[in-house]
Amino acid sequence: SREEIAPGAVHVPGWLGLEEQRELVRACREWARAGMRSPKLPSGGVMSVRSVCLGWHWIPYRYSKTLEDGTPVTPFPDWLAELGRRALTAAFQRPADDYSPDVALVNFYDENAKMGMHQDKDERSEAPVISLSLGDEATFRFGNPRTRTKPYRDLTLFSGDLFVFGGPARFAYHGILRTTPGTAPDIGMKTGRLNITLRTSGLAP
Ligand code: MD3
Ligand code: FE
Repeated sequence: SREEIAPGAVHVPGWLGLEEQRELVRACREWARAGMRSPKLPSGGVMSVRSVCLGWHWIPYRYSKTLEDGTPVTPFPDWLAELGRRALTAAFQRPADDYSPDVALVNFYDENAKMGMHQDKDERSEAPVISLSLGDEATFRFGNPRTRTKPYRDLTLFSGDLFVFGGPARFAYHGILRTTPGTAPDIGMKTGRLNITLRTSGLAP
């Protein structure tokens, strides 16, 4: 099933099968091997999620400094771009051969982590953002492009769900209110939630 939550915002519950979810968890573990960062907030605090990015290594970027042990960030792999094209086709029901995401952000949520309402404006591209959820379910707030406040809609994101944010939804405010420990299927992570977002930087060399 697919549901258009707002123009350009499409939710495809359970898009990833269990085996694909397990493969993505394995990949995230590999990408995070040298550690994840707690990104800084504009206020000076640190975010409660831990993150690792793929790509962005060609330019100074707040998520792409090398990890604690000096390991450089992983380049964005071709197979992830291919997964992104399949995801876009499923969500928008049209071919997506021209979609070429080149960066990704992986966020890990422990049971206390959340993400405040924000817009994604680091990219210099209007291309859609693809979100894949793994592990514990989360309460996601999808807002509007004008204010952090109402109108918004709260939705539960389950392990395996696909969400695509394109067109007028691309610059909507959004956040994660909470996750629910103990709700993950058996995909190889004990606890917590992973979210992978595929993006087009618009800044690749
Ligand atoms: C709506 N991640 O990494 S995914 C982020 O679950 C981020 O980790 C959340 O917000 C997470 O920036 C939410 C859903 C999402 C991702 C990107 C979007 C919604 C979006 C970009 C534009 C509009
Ligand atoms: Fe975001």
